[in-house]
Amino acid sequence: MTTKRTGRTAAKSVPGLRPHVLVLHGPNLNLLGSREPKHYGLATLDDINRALTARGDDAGAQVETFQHNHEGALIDRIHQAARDHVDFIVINPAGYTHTSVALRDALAGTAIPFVEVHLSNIYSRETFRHHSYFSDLAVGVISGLGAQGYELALEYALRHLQDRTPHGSQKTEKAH
Ligand code: CA2
Repeated sequence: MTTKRTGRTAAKSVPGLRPHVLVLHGPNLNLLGSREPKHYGLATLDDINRALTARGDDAGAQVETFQHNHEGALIDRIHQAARDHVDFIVINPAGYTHTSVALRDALAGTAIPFVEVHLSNIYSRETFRHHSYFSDLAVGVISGLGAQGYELALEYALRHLQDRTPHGSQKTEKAH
C-alpha cells in the first residue's frame, strides 16, 4: 500500500497498465446545455465527456465517464472503480456536494485520489453552497472555470499518473 501526504491509505493501481481515470457527474448535470447557462455554460454533458475521452486517448489513458441522478448509483460506481483499480477520479458531486456524507464516505473508503470540480464558483453563490463534504479529502478543488475545470482536472490527473514510478508510488515533490 502507498500512503498519501494526508496519511490516508491510497488504493493500489495495477502496475504496467495505462492510466485509468473515472469522471463522475452528479445529479442534474445531464441537463447541462439546456438550462441555466448563466451558471453552467452552454456545453452539454456529451460535449464535456467527448472532450475528456478524446484527451485521454491522446495521452494513452483510459478515461471513463458516468453521470447519475441517484446517490446510491454514484456510490456503487465508486466501489466498482476500486475493484477496477481506477487510478484517479474527477468528480462534480453537484447538489450532493453540500449534503452527502454517504458519497464522501465512499470516496474516503476507496481512497482513490480525486479532484473536485464545479462549473460555477460555489463561493460566489448562496451560502448553502459554500460548504462541501468533499473538499478536505480532495487532492484539489476547481470551482468557477466552467467546462474547462474538468479539462484542467484531467490534465492534473494525467501528469500526476505519468509521474508514477513503475511500482505505482509517487516521485517525491520538489520544493519550490
Ligand atoms: O457548479 C457546479 O458544478 C455545481 O456542482 C452544480 C450543482 C450545484 O448544486 C452545485 O452547488 C454547484 C447543480 C447541477 C445542476 O445542473 C444543472 C444544469 C443545467 C440545468 C439545471 C441544472
